[in-house]
Order: sequence, then C-alpha cells, then structure tokens
Amino acid sequence: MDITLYHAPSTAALAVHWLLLELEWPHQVRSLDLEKREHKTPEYLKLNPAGLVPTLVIDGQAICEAAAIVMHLGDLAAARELAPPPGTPERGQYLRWMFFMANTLQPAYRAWFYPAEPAGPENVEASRRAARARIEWAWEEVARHLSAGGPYVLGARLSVADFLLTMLMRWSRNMPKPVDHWPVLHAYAQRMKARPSFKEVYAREGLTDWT
Ligand SMILES: N[C@@H](CCC(=O)N[C@@H](CS)C(=O)NCC(=O)O)C(=O)O
Repeated sequence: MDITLYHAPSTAALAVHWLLLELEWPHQVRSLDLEKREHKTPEYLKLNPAGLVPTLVIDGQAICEAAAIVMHLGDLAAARELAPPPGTPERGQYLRWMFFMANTLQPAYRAWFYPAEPAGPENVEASRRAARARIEWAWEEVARHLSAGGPYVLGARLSVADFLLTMLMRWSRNMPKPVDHWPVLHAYAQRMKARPSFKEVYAREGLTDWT
C-alpha cells in the first residue's frame, strides 16, 4: 500500500500518525503549514473539501475525518485485532465510543478552540462556556465507563478507540479542567503514553507537552 498522511503537528492528525507508527506501516508525511493556509489551497481542497487536517491518501484514494481514517486503518490491519469484527457485540461498543468521540467530544473541542464558529465573534465567551461544559460532561462519562470496565475503552483489549481517545484527552491539557483531574483518566493516559509508538509520534511531531 502506498500511504501519504497530510497533517500538521499537534492536531487531529495525531491519532492517524500515531496509529500508522503503532502498526509500523511505511508511509509518507506531508506537513501543512496552517498559518500559511496550506490546507486551503485548491490542490489540497481537492483531497479534503473542508480544508482540514488530517487527510490520508491510500493507493490514490483520499479519506477525510480523523475517526473514519483510524477506523479504516483498524479494519485494514485486521490481523492486529485493533478493531472488533463487524456484527459482533464488541463492534457495537466500538462504534458507540468512536461515534461518541466524533459526534460529541470532537465538535465540542472544535467550539472550544474555534469559539467564533458556533455563533459568531460576538458570542465567543458563551460558546466557550458551553463547549467547556460539554467536554467536562463527556470526560465524566468516559471516567465512569473506564471505572466500571477498563483498562481500555473496550475492556481488556486495546483498540483503535484508545488512540483517538488519548489524542482527545491531550487536547484538554491547557483547559481549566484537564483530564488529569480524573484519577482514572490520568492512569489511562499514562498507560497509553507509555507505548513506544506514542513516544515516536511525539518525537516526529516535535512535541514535548503533556508527557
Ligand atoms: N472533523 C474533522 C476535524 C478536523 C479539524 O478540525 N482539524 C483542525 C486541526 S485539529 C484543522 O484542520 N484546523 C484548521 C482550520 O480549521 O482551518 C476531522 O476529524 O478530521
């Protein structure tokens, strides 16, 4: 497979980059400078019409949306058993948490980091307040889930969901209530951060925070 990741460091692309390293799949990385708006060029918009990172191109086919990309990689790497097979009860739980992340956590984070988007620049404070409440509620739910089961999202078995979840946890690091506030989330994050592939993605993206 010919794989190219379009990304920018420390963004929603990190989960994809990290999973590629975990799988040890050869790939090329194209870094886009968001400040220079390289993600809004006509060439890039052909791959990702929303003008966002990440995009993964596999054998000429572009796939957008971080959650969709990591799920697709999990399915392609079936032998690694990081994605439960379709139709199994575990798949149902997997889908539930993947969609929770993509539908609840990610949009709330988007509103936190881009607070003018939901209701314009004049409502930035209200948007951030609402986003923060939603994010903290979501982490409360995840903490409850991991306390009842764990140590991973799907229980005993590591899955693609853990890579996406850890990335989303990282995004809370400069928020008023980072995930480390919840002991169960802190312990979970420490476990995920201990993976050699996490250290590798950090090195490749030049990251040093939240270690
Ligand atoms: N739903 C998209 C969201 C991606 C997203 O918001 N990416 C941010 C970086 S974390 C981005 O590209 N921001 C640049 C912009 O909005 O112009 C996904 O999961 O891929």
